[in-house]
Amino acid sequence: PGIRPLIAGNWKMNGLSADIGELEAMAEAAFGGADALICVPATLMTRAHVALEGKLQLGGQDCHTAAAGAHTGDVSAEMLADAGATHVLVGHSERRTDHGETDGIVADKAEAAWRAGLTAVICIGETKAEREGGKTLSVLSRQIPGSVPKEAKAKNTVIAYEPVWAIGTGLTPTVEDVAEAHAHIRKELETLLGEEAGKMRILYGGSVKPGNATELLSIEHVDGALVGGASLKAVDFLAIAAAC
Ligand code: G2H
Repeated sequence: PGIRPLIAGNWKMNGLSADIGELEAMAEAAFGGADALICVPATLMTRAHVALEGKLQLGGQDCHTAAAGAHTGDVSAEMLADAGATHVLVGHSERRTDHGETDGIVADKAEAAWRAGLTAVICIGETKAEREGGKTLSVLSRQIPGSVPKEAKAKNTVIAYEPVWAIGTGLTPTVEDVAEAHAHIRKELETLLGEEAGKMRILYGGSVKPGNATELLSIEHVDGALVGGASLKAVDFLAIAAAC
């Protein structure tokens, strides 16, 4: 049996009370061919949990490595779980860039997610300069063992490949580029995790839209999508999920 796809939305630093209706609209829809997840800002977590009615899963966008303590402004995985989350993104490129998160920090955050019973969505991907320098595969070969703890299991870990240059830019890699990167990720996961790698979801992220979802989701080793801008409106998110 193949891997059941996961369509994950990432609202980033977007969303106010007035946007809860989008989540309600998503909850009214049927997700026949895929699991669906929405990662909302921490401020909306409890309201989103109610609005989604368990029809979509709920995620945070980051967590601290510690469970609690003197870390002003941070949110722990335990807090996200307490607010209804089942997942948390770790190592999104915006966290790596804006907050200096290294592969080691990202791996620690994945372990923090597991400790709280959450599934970690571990994000990896090369920058524009790395892509242009022909370093895409070597960057992935470094990020995977660096960011994915050896104890990762398919039931508590999802990998999201997001070429940084394709994020929010409207640019998407070619089908061949995505196929090559995802096959390489699967191979590196096999080296790291053995058999478990064959069951682990590898999502593609970066300017996924209703218009390109069918093509991207049909690529081998693409087991779903991580969707930013196009997850803010239920109509777009549902169209992407329907492409599975
Ligand atoms: C990549 C993606 C979702 P967008 O960051 O995480 O965002 O779909 O807006 O490129």
